[in-house]
Amino acid sequence: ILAGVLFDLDGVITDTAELHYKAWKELADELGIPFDQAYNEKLKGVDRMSSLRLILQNSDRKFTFEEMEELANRKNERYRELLTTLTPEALLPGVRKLLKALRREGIRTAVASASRNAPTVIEKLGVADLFDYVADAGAVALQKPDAEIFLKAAEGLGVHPLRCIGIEDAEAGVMSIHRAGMPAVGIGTPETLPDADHHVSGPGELTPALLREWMKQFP
Ligand code: G16
Ligand code: MG
Repeated sequence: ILAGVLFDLDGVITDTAELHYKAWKELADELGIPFDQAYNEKLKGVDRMSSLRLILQNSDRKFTFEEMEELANRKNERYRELLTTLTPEALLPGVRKLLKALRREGIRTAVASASRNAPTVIEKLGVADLFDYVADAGAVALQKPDAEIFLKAAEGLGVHPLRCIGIEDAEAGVMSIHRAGMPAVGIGTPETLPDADHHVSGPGELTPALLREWMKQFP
């Protein structure tokens, strides 16, 4: 029986990847490190420090931990500046409708994102009150593909993990959902997300009935 739906943020509720890219690109340009949209794909769903590490791999310089912290902070300040431009129009189509339908049917909802800015983002999108819980990415020791963030989200809802389903757009996130013992819905195709149990092209295709049905089919 389905009791909780756990949403990834970037790529599932909204496309903040564009804003992350802009902020990282400015930093990479300042440092003279090559960085483009294609490389940015590798950063999707990856936490801040790990993203920075991936970017710095393309530099011939070595950076101390203190320097890396400063760079990560600088990127985040710029990203937060960009977040001020976010409005409910940036919600992916159908998200609000889905959240309302789930609430109507007594199914609880949470955000399970690697982003420490998740509370700000859902606030700006005008859907903060439609989520019952936002897992704190800053309190997670083991990032996706570890199960921790999805387990924390279920715990925050007060729902057993085996009664939850997860929605993700990144392969590391799909792995994380499976390790938490939940079925994974992929926003993508079997080519981009080979391990997801079901695929849709966007959250607007999802309904409580469909999610319930997929929960029932899950071993
Ligand atoms: C998102 C983005 C990642 C970003 C991460 C951490 O993950 O996809 O690119 O690096 O959050 O964000 P922040 O720097 O705001 O803490 P998700 O899990 O929502 O797809
Ligand atoms: Mg994502």
